[in-house]
Amino acid sequence: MKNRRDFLRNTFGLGAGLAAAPRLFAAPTQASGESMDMEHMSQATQRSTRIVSVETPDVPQLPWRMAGGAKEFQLVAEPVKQELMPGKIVNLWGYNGRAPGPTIQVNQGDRVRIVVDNHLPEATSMHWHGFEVPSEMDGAPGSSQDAIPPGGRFVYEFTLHQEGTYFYHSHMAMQEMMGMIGAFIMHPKEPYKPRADRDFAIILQEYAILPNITVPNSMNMEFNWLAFNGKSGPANTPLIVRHGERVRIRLINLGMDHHPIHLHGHQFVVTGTEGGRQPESTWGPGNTVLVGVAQSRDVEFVANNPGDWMLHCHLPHHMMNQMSSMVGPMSRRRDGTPGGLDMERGMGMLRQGSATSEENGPSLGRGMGVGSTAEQRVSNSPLKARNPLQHQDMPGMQRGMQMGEPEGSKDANSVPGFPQDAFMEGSMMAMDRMVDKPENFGLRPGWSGFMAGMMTFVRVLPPDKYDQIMELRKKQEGNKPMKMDMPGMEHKHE
Ligand SMILES: [Cu+2]
Repeated sequence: MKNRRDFLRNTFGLGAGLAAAPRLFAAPTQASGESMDMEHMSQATQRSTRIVSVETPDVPQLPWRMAGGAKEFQLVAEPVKQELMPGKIVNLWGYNGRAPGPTIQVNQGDRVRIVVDNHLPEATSMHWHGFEVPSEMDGAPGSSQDAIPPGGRFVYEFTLHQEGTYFYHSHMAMQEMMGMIGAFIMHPKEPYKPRADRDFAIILQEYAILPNITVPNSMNMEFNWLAFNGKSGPANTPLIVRHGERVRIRLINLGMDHHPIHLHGHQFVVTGTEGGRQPESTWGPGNTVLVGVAQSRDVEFVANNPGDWMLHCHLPHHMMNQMSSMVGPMSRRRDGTPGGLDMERGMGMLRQGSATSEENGPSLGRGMGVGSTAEQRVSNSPLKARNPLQHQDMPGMQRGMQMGEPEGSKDANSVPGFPQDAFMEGSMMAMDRMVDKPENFGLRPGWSGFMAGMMTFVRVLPPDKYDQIMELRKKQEGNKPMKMDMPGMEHKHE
């Protein structure tokens, strides 16, 4: 980009996208198959009259059917197993088999009915965050309705006059921390100007899942698993865009932490909040947007810089997986270091005192595991020149884990502070093949060793590479049964 004028033209949308949107949101109709027909329409017509469907990488769309004059959706609140990354399967609570739950997309003005069934072992309630609906449909347990008992059902129905990036979530605080949220996109009657060629949504979540347990500790404030759409890097699916397209990314946060989300290689403008579209007069350039708890932020930019660009939370602890404080230095320090509390107390099962007491507070959740105590010094395990796991016959190797030489200097173990990360992020931890998928095709070998936590790519691709990945995606989808071919499903993958 040569100058500020170019910047304004590109970012504020006076520049045009190079390609027609690959997926269309069939705004005025609901017949399934409609979106296929529309793909044959001329690009010009598409661009002027159609709004692109929102893609939620790694999260399915929730299908609907017309019933009694409303778009009817079904959500089941239930315990789910979610694979954060290969081999890391955790027990969360979510909707329709996953956390976050499926994405709902409707049009401004729609009459919507959502049937919520509670398959949890306790009561729940569904809140429609930011919706201007009658109070008895607000989902606030106790005040606007009775909580939905286990095995119970509540039918929500309302007409939506708003537009923007909204979400649904359980209104039980601890259930929120177990994953119970989903995106709810309201497409505007009149397409936003400038029109986006690609539209993505990402839900930000964090969990404290201590070693040797699969259930988040919703009391713990030290989060060690950070996820975009229920996947931690490098397991999440990159956002694939064509060079020159105008891109919108909708970021949604409902957890215990705020997340400064940073995009490499581009400047963007914030065009919307959890309250809908912002007036253009408020847009100013940036590359990091703080998405606070209970907020959503829409950012838009023209993907004018080809490359594989990181999109990530910039809190350092949120760029890690299985983050356990001090485990690195603990395990390598020559003089030994306190091992932390034992497993039981580390998980917050207190025997005495409160969680925030002087004795317990600093150590909660930080234990090294079975057998370690706060009194015991932990011995060192010097960095080996060659990793013992480097055997081709290990199951991980067969699944594509690449254990290379550790990248430390010869005297690394004598340097105070080394290593800062328990796992030493780097090519040693690469697992390219383990997370292989069309969207990762062509990334630099070893890329996955540097992706963790709330981290993914926006891949701005020249047309030939873009087409190649779309071709691979099509092939892959041809090889497995369609997951989402239910009636009323208006979003089709290419
Ligand atoms: Cu963060």
